[in-house]
Amino acid sequence: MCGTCGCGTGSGPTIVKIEDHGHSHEHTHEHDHTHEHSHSHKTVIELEQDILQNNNLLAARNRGYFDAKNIFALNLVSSPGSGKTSFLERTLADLKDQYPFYVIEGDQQTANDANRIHALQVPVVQVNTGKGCHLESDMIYDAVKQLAPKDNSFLMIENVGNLVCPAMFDLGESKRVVVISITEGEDKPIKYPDMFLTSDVCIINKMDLQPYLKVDMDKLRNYAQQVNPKLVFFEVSATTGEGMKKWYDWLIEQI
Ligand SMILES: Nc1nc2c(ncn2[C@@H]2O[C@H](COP(=O)(O)OP(=O)(O)OP(=O)(O)O)[C@@H](O)[C@H]2O)c(=O)[nH]1
Ligand SMILES: [Mg+2]
Repeated sequence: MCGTCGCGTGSGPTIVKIEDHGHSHEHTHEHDHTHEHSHSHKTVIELEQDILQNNNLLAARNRGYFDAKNIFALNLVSSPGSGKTSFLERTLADLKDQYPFYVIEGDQQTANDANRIHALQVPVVQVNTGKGCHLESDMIYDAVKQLAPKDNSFLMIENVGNLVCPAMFDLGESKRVVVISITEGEDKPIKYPDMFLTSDVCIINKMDLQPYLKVDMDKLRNYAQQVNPKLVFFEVSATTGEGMKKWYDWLIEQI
């Protein structure tokens, strides 16, 4: 058990580079989780601090590597099904011919998302976290080694669909992007504030469904701003492509 959020990254993630002709390289990274466990609160808090501290150390190393190579790394977070992969697919389809992109996909199981990205001929690595509910900086470190991204490129990291735990884990990203779809309800930013507090950008997705849902957009935005006044918003539909141009302008400005 990872101890910080109660999820089990203890058995180690599976990291697979998606390639043609079945030449997938599988690496299982074992964490050192053979600590003595006592059940006092003190031990739990110490373990929690330990995990976060180790994560932060390697995140800082990742960040140094990205800075040195001028790689702009994004950490895409959201609840399951908000449309992270769809949003990525649309972005890659529209920009991959002009800019080099690399993708790391995080999910508990399956290579479904990595296969969707691979179909666009963008280099991708799938990280399966098993019982783990978030990506950690050592997984990014290992995945980046396999991807070997070029200088002056974009690295898009899609985190495990979970609106809570990924907020605690710095991956060394340049910016964090939270995706919320309008089907989730206006109050999600105040119910799950950490994710919105730690993000730089808020993508409001599935705007094509607004005629059916009549979501109060002011309310949604106000709740998010209440948590984090610095959030930059983009209202988009990954399905129709509406609103994507403004997002591309922002993204290209970053590199
Ligand atoms: N109508 C509509 N549907 C969308 C949009 N974006 C995504 N979807 C649908 O929402 C569902 C989930 O999309 P995904 O892109 O797989 O979501 P995800 O956030 O990557 O999901 P996980 O990786 O499992 O967390 C799919 O059925 C998509 O077709 C959108 O802008 N409009
Ligand atoms: Mg996905």
